[in-house]
Amino acid sequence: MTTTDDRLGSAPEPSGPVSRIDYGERIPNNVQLSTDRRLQRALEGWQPKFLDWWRTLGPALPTRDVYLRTAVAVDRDGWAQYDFVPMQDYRWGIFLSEAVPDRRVNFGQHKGEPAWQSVPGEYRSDLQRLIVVQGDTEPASVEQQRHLGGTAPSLYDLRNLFQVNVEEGRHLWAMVYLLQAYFGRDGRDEAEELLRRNSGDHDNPRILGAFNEDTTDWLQFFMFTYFTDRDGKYQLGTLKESGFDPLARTCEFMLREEAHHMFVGTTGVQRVVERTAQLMVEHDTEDVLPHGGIPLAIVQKYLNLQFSLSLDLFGAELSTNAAGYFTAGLKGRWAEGRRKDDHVLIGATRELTKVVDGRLVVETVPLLNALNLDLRDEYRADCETGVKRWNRVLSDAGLQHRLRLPHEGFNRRIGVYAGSHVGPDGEVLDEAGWTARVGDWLPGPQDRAAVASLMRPEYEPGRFAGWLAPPAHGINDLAVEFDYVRFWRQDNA
Ligand code: BYC
Ligand code: FE
Ligand code: FE
Repeated sequence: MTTTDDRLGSAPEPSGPVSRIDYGERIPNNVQLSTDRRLQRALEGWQPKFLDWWRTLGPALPTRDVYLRTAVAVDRDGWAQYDFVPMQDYRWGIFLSEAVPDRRVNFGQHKGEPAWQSVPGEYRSDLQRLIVVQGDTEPASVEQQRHLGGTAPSLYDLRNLFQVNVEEGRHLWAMVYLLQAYFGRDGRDEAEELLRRNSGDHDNPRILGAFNEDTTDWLQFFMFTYFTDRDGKYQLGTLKESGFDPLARTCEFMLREEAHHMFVGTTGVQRVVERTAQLMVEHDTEDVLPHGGIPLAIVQKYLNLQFSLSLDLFGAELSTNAAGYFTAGLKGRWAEGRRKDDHVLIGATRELTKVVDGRLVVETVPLLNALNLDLRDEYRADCETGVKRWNRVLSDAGLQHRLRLPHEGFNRRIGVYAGSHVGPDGEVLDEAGWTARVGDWLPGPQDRAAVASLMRPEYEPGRFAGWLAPPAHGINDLAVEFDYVRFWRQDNA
């Protein structure tokens, strides 16, 4: 499988028999849906609404069929099968990782108790909220990416976009299954709402900030899949630890699909940087735009934007919600099982940086209240790995320029930095100072117009737009030149 992400895969090997997915059903699943008529009817009632949503707000570019992977079993090797599928016929379904026999809650006040197979009454609304927030992001991203197909730089990239889109659609199914199976009437109502809120909708927006922003172009898309899908990896990683076993198993399987989304981002940005570096060397200039490349300064601005938007997705640094979720056993830490502490955290502390009187100060806070920050630190460290990789391209080309992650306080709207202005180097600025510099740090209309001027579709097999390098390998060991997406053509019957 094409993954570069070796930090995934911390999940235990499934120990039970590996269940095949039943594709004879209207809704493919490995949860024995046919034995629960009520649930089956509820989900079959939701299915046409989902398909309607996909048709109106899913990928706008008409295609005949796309070389996609579909899950066939949930074990480590057998879960991905590749074939041409008309996208609207993709078999969205419900797949949970294998149950771990005798699984226990492994953190918080219920540590050591058997994991829950149904929702504990006292945690019902918190759990429902976590599932709704997670579920809301999945269709939001499809909506954000709806128009990108029209400017795809190659069939290979177009196929990757669609793969990501169908899987985000499946992630919505995953959360809707939990809502309908375990949360009764409220759950069914929330499942409807997940299709009713829309990204960027003035009256009915998606829940989290980053999911209402425009994905304006392919550079933004690559940054999104690098930084924002990676937030997904970390949030799912904490929900995979949940004491509510069906949620844990669902998230574990979603994580496996998520690796490809981040691969698209890592390699996408890398290919942009490769092409830019090449043009910089060839023409001995930073201004590669006239030569059809994206200047590094613009790449850095897009990076700054998507990284800071993604940091906001972790919520406030100090969060009693997060403390409550942890203590209740609903949402753990990243790699909870590998942490060498008591997994209860009463009395534990950590450091937190914030702005006081125009300066950054460090204070000590209870760790339990700073779990969003704990997760964000793990995330940031992971984000650095891709930046290193991109910088290696620059150094290999003999260039001095480097990309970097901005300071954690840069451009923040949620948490301790909201209301202050912090530059990429951690310099605290007043309003005037920020306004004077922000155009150097975040993409403005000119930068977006420059990138937009390069976004022309390239649908010939094996051809790539001039602003990025071709990938090193094709999908599933096929050639880079393979026709990964096929269109309806009026001229050949
Ligand atoms: N925007 O205590 P606080 C993915 C609200 S990405 C707007 O600081 P808490 C994907 C918050 O709701 C992963 N509002 O934080 C990627 C709360 O409101 P109430 C998505 C925000 O509760 C790419 C208040 O502020 N998954 O899968 O710990 C493509 C105070 O909250 C924001 C999840 O997020 C924000 N950024 O919330 C496709 C996992 N941040 O209650 C998919 C589930 C905070 O006062 N969600 N607020 O009305 C959670 O674990 C948590 O709810 C949060 C942090 C991470 C959102
Ligand atoms: Fe997802
Ligand atoms: Fe994703």
